[in-house]
Amino acid sequence: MKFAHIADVHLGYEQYNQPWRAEDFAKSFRAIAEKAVEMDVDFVIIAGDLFHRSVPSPKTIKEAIEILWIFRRENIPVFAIEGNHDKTSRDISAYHLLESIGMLNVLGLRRRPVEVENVKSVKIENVYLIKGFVEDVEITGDRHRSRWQLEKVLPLLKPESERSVLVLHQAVKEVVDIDLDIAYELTLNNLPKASYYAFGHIHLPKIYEFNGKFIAYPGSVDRYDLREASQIIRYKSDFTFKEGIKKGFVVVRNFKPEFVEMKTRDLYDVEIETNKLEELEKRFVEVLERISGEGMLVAKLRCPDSADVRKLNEIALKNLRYAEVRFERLADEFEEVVIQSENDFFTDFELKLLDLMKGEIDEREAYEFVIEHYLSGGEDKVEDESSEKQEVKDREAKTTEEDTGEGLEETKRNEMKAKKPKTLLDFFGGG
Ligand SMILES: [Mn+2]
Repeated sequence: MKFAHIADVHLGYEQYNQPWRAEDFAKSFRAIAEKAVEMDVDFVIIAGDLFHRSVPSPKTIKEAIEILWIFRRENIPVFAIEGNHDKTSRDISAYHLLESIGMLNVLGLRRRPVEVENVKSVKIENVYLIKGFVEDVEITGDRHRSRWQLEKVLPLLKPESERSVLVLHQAVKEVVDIDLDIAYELTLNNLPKASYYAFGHIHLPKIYEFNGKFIAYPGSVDRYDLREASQIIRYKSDFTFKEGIKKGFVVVRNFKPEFVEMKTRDLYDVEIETNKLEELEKRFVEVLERISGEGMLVAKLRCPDSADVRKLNEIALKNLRYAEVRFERLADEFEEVVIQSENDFFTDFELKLLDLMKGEIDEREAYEFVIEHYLSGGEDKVEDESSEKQEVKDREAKTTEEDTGEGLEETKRNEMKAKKPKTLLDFFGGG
């Protein structure tokens, strides 16, 4: 038993506002599909973010169909879940469109059962869990969910079979390895038992072993941002050249993953720093000579004198498909400011908010505090009893007058006084 595990395809992503980048993503997906067929996989899993947006353009949908056809014509079943980029708040997404023409099977909780080959619908209360089956392998999964939804959904996804794959588009704490509460939605302990965990969401490829099982992220099929550069070049006190991130997919044999590297367009992450402008330009040209052809460059230059970024950008474009040169002036020194206490720097509102955000965060309390602050006009009064009392009085006055027409007029005037935001822009400020 052998299958291909693909994720974060991001079809339709015009990175750097370049339409040809969307074509790159499609090209990378096509190459993976062809490779998977060549490797003779029994089925394919797409672990979310097949599309960059939940409303893909007709061109993007056409691309998806043409590439998925590579599997279809070989009778290789494809199982997919929606990611955070392409899920919708409605029942039907672009995935269901692809499903209705037989290009893939959408796994997860649905209102109605699905009756097709390789799929079973299991009734749970008033919904159905759509699972995939290929021979004796059970494939369960569900679309991207919030942390709160996951608590309810995860136990339902527990596979019934001995040999199983769990497909999710979420960040797992131990794999992201960032000790930041908002960086993940679940931990390994939360996962129901399965033979293999086919995940998506993290764009860097990762294979993580725990209790003899594997959880893998194939990473995005093409270079999604600068963290996924193919080469990292630093030219400061000396010149360093480092290989960056590999792109590809995962092939899984008997639940053991192996990363299959695929070629993509190069993305160069360059930083150059000198004290002389002349030297900066010389180094920039030197770097350009070392990088090849149709790649993309994002360069950060630092120097005390300002460089002609436009000229350098033009030079770079002679050799590359895309160049983005940023300049940062190296300041000699910073003026030191001594802050005696937090109160010098933050308003009372900000201090209270910072306090609420410390340690175990009660998100609801913090949220309500912010809303309350802005609805009350955003003045910097955290606990002003007198105004609170006045508000209660106003409210009481309103309720007694509400029965008469005059009362309504009065209510309106009161509302005007309360400076309530009318639009989102009022709420966020600016506009
Ligand atoms: Mn993604």
